Amino acid sequence: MNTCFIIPHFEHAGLLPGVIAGLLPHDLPIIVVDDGSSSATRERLAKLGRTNERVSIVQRDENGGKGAALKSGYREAALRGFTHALQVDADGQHDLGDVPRFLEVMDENPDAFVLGVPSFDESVPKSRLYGRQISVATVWFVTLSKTIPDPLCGFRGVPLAAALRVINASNTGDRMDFDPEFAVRMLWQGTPIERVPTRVTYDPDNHVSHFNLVQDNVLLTSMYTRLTFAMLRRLPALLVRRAQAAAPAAEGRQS
Ligand SMILES: Nc1nc2c(ncn2[C@@H]2O[C@H](COP(=O)(O)OP(=O)(O)OP(=O)(O)O)[C@@H](O)[C@H]2O)c(=O)[nH]1
Ligand SMILES: [Mg+2]
Repeated sequence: MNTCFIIPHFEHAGLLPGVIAGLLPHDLPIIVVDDGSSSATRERLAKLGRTNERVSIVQRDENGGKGAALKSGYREAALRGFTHALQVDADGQHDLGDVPRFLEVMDENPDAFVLGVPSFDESVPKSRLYGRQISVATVWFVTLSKTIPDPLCGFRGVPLAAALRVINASNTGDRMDFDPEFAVRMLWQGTPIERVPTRVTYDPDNHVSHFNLVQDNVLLTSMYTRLTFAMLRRLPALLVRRAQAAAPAAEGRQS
């Protein structure tokens, strides 16, 4: 197993150094995919790359969205010979104290996609919480299961070969719609899912969000509509898989 960190980044240069400082003690390579930030930000990133030999910057010329940045990151990491990536947001919202737990679960389950299951404190904006509940319910519906407890959390351990199969086989979204769609498609393709509970914070003094409530919610809604139609097409296969998963449990109860 050869693991790196991937950080999708867009105009979070004030918060990114803190995230990098939190990851460096794990002594793993850190790939920052900058998604077409301004030239001033690029200079700050380039300096971070020059001063930390563990950090490399993949520069996208134009802004394409978080999903576009992650797809570039997964491809680049696989090209560099990594088998797994632990994905962390650049805005400092993820609790890096949980990195060892993620790495442990990834190590014990090398085939699995390891999803962060976020818990929030009262700092979370209500609008984001409600939107999240709709996302969760839709994903449970399209997967006919509760295997993905939260599809939006960007703190996740990614097995890269399985990830490349998903992004090469389907036209996944390029923006904030990517993380949830990718999680559903990983499950649909049969990648095992593991979960790690983790705290996510919205520091009111430092939180810089690029989530656009209108534009990104429209994107999410249209992505969930596409997934619903795709789910209906694969309904027979999903029902068979559900029955197969239930059968051993029922046999175990009988014997
Ligand atoms: N929004 C956005 N984020 C990008 C883009 N490219 C990369 N990112 C990164 O994607 C991650 C998530 O972005 P955030 O703006 O925090 O979005 P979010 O976490 O869904 O929204 P909040 O819950 O409000 O923080 C961060 O690491 C960004 O730097 C882009 O084009 N747009
Ligand atoms: Mg964020």
